[in-house]
Amino acid sequence: MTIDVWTWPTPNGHKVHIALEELELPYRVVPVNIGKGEQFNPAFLAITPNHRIPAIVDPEGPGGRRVELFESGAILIYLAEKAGRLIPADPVARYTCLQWLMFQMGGVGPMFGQYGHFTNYAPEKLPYAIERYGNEVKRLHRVLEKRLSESAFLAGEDYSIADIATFPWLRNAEGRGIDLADYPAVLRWHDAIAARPAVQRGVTILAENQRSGPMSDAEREQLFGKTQFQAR
Ligand SMILES: N[C@@H](CCC(=O)N[C@@H](CS)C(=O)NCC(=O)O)C(=O)O
Repeated sequence: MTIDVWTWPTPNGHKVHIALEELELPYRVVPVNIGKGEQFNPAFLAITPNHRIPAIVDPEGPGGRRVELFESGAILIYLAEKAGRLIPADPVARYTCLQWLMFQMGGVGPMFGQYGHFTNYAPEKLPYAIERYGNEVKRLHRVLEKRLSESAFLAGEDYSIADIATFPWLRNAEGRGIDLADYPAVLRWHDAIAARPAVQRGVTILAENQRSGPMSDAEREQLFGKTQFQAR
């Protein structure tokens, strides 16, 4: 049975594309153009009350029951457990994996995202916000450097969903003013993951829609304007 992936080519979307490619699970891409406001379409809101990609629908989940899921971290756990790979079976190693997955979900993703917002999209340059999130981006890189100087991958010796969650946010580090050469263990880890064929396939999903250049007023309205706060 095919898993429907409601998605768009952003770091949170890429996590799920990469996991599906790594796990060789059959899937179908349902594009949700977030710059055009498709995240507010009723069919998507019926799956996720949070109107953010990614979300999945697996018609054949545990016990043959249908599963609808949003939040990329929950989706990664679900897919890894479904396939029985990319999450350690050993209970202690499993918690370490979940710990680094949560570190990405609660730290790397939101903090890098806010830094990107205040440096690229905010209508005013607010030095306090740029400095606060910029410092946090650098601190999180130092945490990753410490971990990866002691361990091949985030969860331990094996590649896991914790790496898959984090890698898409470390691609294009230069866009955040970060030179990965300053974080040699992170660079070693990044290059090993970037070389994986499944990762290379995952990041090409919907790549023709990847946004670049200045954001149009219409896109800005969908992503940061009143529309955002009318759906919920
Ligand atoms: N914590 C969520 C974050 C999802 C998220 O922020 N998705 C963004 C794209 S990366 C989105 O759909 N934005 C559309 C919007 O803000 O309306 C996850 O990890 O799934």
